[in-house]
Amino acid sequence: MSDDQDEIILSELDDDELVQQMFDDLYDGLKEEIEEAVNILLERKWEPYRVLTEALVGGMTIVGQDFRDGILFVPEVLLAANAMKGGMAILKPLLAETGAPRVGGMVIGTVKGDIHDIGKNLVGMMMEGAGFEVEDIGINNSVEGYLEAIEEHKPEILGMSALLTTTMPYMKVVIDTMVEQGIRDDYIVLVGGAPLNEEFGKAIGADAYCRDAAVAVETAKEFVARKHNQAAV
Ligand code: B12
Repeated sequence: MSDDQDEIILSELDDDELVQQMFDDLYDGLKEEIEEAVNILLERKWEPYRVLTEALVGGMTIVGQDFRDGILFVPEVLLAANAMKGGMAILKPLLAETGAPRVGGMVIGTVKGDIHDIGKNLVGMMMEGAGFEVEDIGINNSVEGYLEAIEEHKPEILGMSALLTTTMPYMKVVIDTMVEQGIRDDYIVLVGGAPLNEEFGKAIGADAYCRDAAVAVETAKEFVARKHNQAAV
């Protein structure tokens, strides 16, 4: 972090400068500054979704690149994630307050061995905004954890997130267990996370892979509508 940080008055920056400053502040893990900047953009009538994608996810992408290249390490990335969560907490109620009618239910969680939760949280927020009732079961979920949650909440959709190449195969363990128990077809299974792709989603027997939260919402709506139509026939 540079020493002149204190001299920057966020509200005096224009939108482009402010977003650039947010990239820097996210990189430096400055939660309060991120929260202030999110509020400024909202006051300037930015849509919450635009703040989320252009400023926060945009900033996190830079953090991700430098983490990959060995420029940033876990402690710094944790601080950045914490700052991101501060911004997301402000946006969450706004994204959820769209007044959309209830479309369906979703249980969502990150798989066993994996503690990444920013993407999952974002999907949960966007799904709530679209009218889904979301039960977030957190990180590091075992097969039993997923099965108990779907048994309890009876959602239309089960969502699994994995950010590591070492944890993504666990999604297949969950789906295979659902098949063994004869409950696979009772649920729409959506999977996501940076290392996944459509081919992987198909190979493990998921209904769909979604590359981001917006696609997750569209896909979920489509599948739920299809399911309800089938039920009506
Ligand atoms: C932040 C971060 C961390 C933070 C996590 C903090 C937190 N609370 O989440 C911390 C520092 C803890 C961390 C730890 C580690 N990390 Co990390 N991390 C990241 C980083 C930089 C960003 C991830 C992120 O939040 N992205 C922003 C969100 C918005 O994007 P997203 O997660 O992809 O989610 C979107 C979509 O994928 C999709 N989606 C996601 N989930 C779901 C679920 C459903 C159902 C659907 C439909 C869609 C969906 O929608 C989301 C929103 O649009 C990535 C880099 C990257 N490029 O992804 C590395 C990365 C994932 N981490 C990596 C590694 C190696 C690790 C560690 C092993 C490092 C270490 N040596 O300890 C540990 C593992 C800890 C563990 N057991 O889980 C590697 C993984 C490499 C690999 N091939 O497996 C990456 C890719 C970095 C890299 N290039 O090296 N990490």
